[in-house]
Amino acid sequence: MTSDQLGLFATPGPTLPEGFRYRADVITPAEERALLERIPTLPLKEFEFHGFTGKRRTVSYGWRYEFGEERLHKANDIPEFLLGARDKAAAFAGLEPEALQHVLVTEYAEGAGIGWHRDKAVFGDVVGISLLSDCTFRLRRRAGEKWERVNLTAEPRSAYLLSGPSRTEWEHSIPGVDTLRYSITFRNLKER
Ligand SMILES: O=C(O)CCC(=O)C(=O)O
Repeated sequence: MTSDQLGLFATPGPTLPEGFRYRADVITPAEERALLERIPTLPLKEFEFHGFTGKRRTVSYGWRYEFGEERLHKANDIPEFLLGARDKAAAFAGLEPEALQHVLVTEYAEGAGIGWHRDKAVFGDVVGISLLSDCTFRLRRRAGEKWERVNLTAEPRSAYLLSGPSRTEWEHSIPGVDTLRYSITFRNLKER
């Protein structure tokens, strides 16, 4: 993706939040196809938050964040078929693959999105790989009475990194997607 496609430098626009990185084509079309053959067979469950279910479905590996209890639980091991994507995500982010101990696979049916949030503080960096279709990835941060905002398109097979201020000061969200999208987000854990 060029800076023009990001819409960042037209008449001078915002720059990417510090600690945020984006790269297109982090995985190949063949790798994407292989992931998409396996992911729909995973035990994806409607995301539940304090008794409300969302339109997206998720499954966690390595660790699972229990929103009701606000803590992590050990989850099933990361399936072998996700380890190649984890290697790519780690290389992109400059991390050791083994450091990315938590994996969340998310399915966004048409119209499903995710509201404004910062990831839970038990997690450190977040590396997300997008599959199958585009989404608008939105970031915002309070700037006095206003919000500072940056939007970009996360393309299939791309990766983004949330670290530093983009992780701790900025919120992110994805508006309802036009067509089925999957993401694989990898997280390391903060020292406990
Ligand atoms: O689907 C994505 O890329 C974003 C996922 C996300 O924001 C989250 O799981 O907290």
